Parts: sequence; C-alpha cells; structure tokens
Amino acid sequence: GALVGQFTIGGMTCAACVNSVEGILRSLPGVRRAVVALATSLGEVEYDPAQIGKDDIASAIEDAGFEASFVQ
Ligand code: 9UX
Repeated sequence: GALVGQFTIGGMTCAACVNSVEGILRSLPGVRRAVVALATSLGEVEYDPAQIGKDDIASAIEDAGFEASFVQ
C-alpha cells in the first residue's frame, strides 16, 4: 500500500514556491498526493513505495533548488 512521507522543505519564501514544489512532487511517478505548507515549511507526500522512495522525492525537491530533509 501507499506510504506517507513528511519532509521539511527549506528555501520556500512565497506562495509560488509552494505551488512549484507541489507541482514537482505531483509530477513524480508513484506520487499520489502532495501537500506543501509555507507557514510550517512542511510537505506531506503519499507515494507508492514500489515506484518511488523518500530519497528520490527529496532529490527532486533539491534539484528544484530547495532543501529537503525527512521528518519521518
Ligand atoms: Mo517566489 Mo519561490 O517570488 O522559488 S517563487 S520566492
């Protein structure tokens, strides 16, 4: 079944950053749901572990110019 990963995302300073990161996350194969909050710098991603892992998700965030670390 799907897993949920939580990330702290650094470097987001405006609402467009949030939309950008959400768009990147939702475009990844295996990601079913992604919600990013500017106020808390938190992102929650529901994903299929058969298709993608937390490291891949974090790498995609970092490739877009933000910092990502796992919360759980
Ligand atoms: Mo806003 Mo974010 O002007 O990368 S889009 S700071």
